[in-house]
Amino acid sequence: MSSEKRKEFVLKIAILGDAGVGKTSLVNQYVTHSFKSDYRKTLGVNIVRKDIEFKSKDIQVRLLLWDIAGQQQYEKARNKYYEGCVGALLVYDITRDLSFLDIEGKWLRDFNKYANDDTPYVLIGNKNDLEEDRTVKIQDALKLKETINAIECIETSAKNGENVENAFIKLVNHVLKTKGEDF
Ligand code: G3D
Ligand code: MG
Repeated sequence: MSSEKRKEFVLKIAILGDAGVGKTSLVNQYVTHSFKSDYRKTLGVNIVRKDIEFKSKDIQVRLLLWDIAGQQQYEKARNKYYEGCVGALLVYDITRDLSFLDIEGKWLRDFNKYANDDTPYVLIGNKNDLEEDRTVKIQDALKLKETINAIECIETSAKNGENVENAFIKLVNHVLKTKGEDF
């Protein structure tokens, strides 16, 4: 295929959610297919790059994954990180109700304040390997997905990798579609 037809996109994606829900672990699992349980607490923001190639369409996508700190003390600085985002993952922990309530009460409110109105997001219930500790029902997550108009509601495990790639790809495909690409 001729290189002239090649299209390149740089997409800034925000990973949002309370401290401890598994944001850094999800990014790590997606980018390096590994899981470590000894991350230092994210300070401010980590920006991780991931290049994806859609060979059949001759599209190259560079994702800039902004893994934003959930700690309260960074709340003010956090807001500017939303600028220029074309999509977000809103992450809660299926074993922690508060992290689920904070999606609507905190993260989405901030996001809507700073991101463009039509910026898409996927709702992620992480830690689904901890089924025995589950407190957030799938039905409630599906309801929230409808209420907040998320493009998908997906349960993941950053630990065993379940659905992690799927979650990122669903968002990326949606973003590319809104940019006129045929997915
Ligand atoms: P954060 O970036 O949202 O703050 P981290 O969250 O990625 O730092 O993860 C917080 C803790 O949850 C870590 O444990 C991490 O190992 C664990 N964790 C993340 N994702 C999963 C998952 O899918 N399943 C399970 N079982 N645990 C997960 P520690 O003990 O290091 O605090
Ligand atoms: Mg982190």
